[in-house]
Amino acid sequence: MNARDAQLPPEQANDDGERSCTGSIAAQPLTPEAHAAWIEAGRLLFAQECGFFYAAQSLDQLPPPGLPELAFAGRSNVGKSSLINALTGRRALARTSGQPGRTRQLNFFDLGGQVVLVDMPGYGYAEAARQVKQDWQGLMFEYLRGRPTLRRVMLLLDARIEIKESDAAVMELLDRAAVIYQLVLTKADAVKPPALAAKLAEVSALARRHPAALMDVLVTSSDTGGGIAELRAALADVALA
Ligand SMILES: Nc1nc2c(ncn2[C@@H]2O[C@H](COP(=O)(O)OP(=O)(O)OP(=O)(O)O)[C@@H](O)[C@H]2O)c(=O)[nH]1
Ligand SMILES: [Mg+2]
Repeated sequence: MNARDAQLPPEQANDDGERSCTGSIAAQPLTPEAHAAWIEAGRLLFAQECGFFYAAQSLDQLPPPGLPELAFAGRSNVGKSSLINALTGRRALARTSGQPGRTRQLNFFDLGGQVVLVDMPGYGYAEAARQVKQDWQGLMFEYLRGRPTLRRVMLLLDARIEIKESDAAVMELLDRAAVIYQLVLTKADAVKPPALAAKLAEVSALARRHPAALMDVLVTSSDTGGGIAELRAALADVALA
């Protein structure tokens, strides 16, 4: 079932009626064997060839809808492009930069002919000129709202930074469009464990308040590889469903 067809698709409902996905902290605990199989499915999906095939700067340039798409969204500089590189094990598949506003188009990457990863421009970049922001950030919002093949959004939040109004606005947009999304904390390596635990609790509570958000929040670091295997597995759940 497409995310747009129902408020809560079957994969999100566990016995307690909570929203969750397989193998995650909020779901029924998996046996060690089942967990290993879940991780392996993610590894196998991302061990395949991955290549850039399309860039769109406006809605009329989008590729024709085809394979299921998994999009990476978040504020400028949150680490979207770095996360795609970490997932695919490639250093420079997606271009990264210390300067916010590096990615200014929708970049499409084919993963094994099975699924498409979409690296998005960031939002909330205050320094950008108004017209530029309207162009590339407007495209991002239109894509999130109306793409029929968009199966899941990974909404990235920087573990070091407080949640901003722009993050809340994107969550509301996805709730309204009934696009299922998963919150992913990035740059976990840059935060001490107690602060990371507090952040995870805060963001998990936020997820529970948003109807289209999965309950589980993933904690990742593209620098150390922490959480990357679990994120691959969560994405394989969607890609192989
Ligand atoms: N410490 C740390 N830094 C990271 C991590 N991931 C990304 N970064 C850094 O964060 C900066 C931004 O990374 P990008 O991947 O370009 O971020 P983006 O979200 O694609 O940014 P835009 O395309 O500008 O929206 C770069 O300097 C990265 O090296 C991480 O896991 N840990
Ligand atoms: Mg980028």
